[in-house]
Amino acid sequence: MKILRRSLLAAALLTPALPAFAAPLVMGFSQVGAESEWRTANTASVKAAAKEAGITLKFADAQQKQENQVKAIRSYIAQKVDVIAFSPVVESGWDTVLKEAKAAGIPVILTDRSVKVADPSLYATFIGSDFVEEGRKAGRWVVERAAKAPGGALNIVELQGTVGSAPAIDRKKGFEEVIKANAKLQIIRSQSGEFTRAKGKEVMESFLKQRDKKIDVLFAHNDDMAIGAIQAIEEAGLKPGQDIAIVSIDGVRGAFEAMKAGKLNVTVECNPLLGPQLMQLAKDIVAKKPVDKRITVTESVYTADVAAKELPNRKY
Ligand code: GYE
Repeated sequence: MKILRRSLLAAALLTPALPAFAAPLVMGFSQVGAESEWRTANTASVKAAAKEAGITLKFADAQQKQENQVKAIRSYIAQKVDVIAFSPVVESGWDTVLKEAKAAGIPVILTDRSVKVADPSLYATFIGSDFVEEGRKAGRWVVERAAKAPGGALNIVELQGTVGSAPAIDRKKGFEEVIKANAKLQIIRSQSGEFTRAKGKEVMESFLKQRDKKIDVLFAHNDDMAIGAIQAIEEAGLKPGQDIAIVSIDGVRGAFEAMKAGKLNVTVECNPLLGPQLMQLAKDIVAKKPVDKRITVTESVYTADVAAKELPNRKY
């Protein structure tokens, strides 16, 4: 009996800690909200990937409010999670809470949207799309359309995303950078539709009511606002996709359906399926492996003529 006990003890001392006994990694994730089809797909991807990777996920929906995100991050710090990931609703105002995470020794991963902070060591890495490039892609499509359209000016209206958010700031910047080279192209009105269908519709209604100038093109910072605007355009007795050309961003299923129906002209892809890469990054960072500070996503542009063929292949 004694011998058996002794040999068991020796075996326990000699065996290195088995991974099976290691506690699962805990991630605190603060999501922007549930404002769009893109966001729904992103949330589903994060949750499924955490499960797949054996990571315990604490998830909070901030309902598009920065103060809710700050609260969630503070509670993750208090709970001593292994890693914090979040998609910041707006770009600025994060220095204080990120310093608190750093002081607690908890690494932070930015997903989807980035932040403007004085000290870049306040986060480990940022994984997300290049929003400026997405805006440029939308702009290039409008420039090509203008080249084919005979005659004078093309009046553009713009539905911006959430005020102060990285995708709204960057998409506007990229789009303007490209169209400013063509004097025919003018943005005549620009307002936030908060990335939602309801607000996109409401703002488009108000654009259509101002009858001083004809609207030729709508640039919407996401598909949901474009889909809301399509409704407003139809209710005003106009044909979306024809009377008003529409370009938007994301490439969600609803956009492909609208393109198939001839109501949306083009969507610039923005991939929300970031979950698997995020989980791998979390594991690497916690294991102290070096990771790139910026990880981008490869994306395409889809026009209405390929919508029917592409629709069955869409994953979101
Ligand atoms: O384009 C929009 C969502 O941050 C890339 O947020 C994301 C944007 C996306 O609400 O639909």
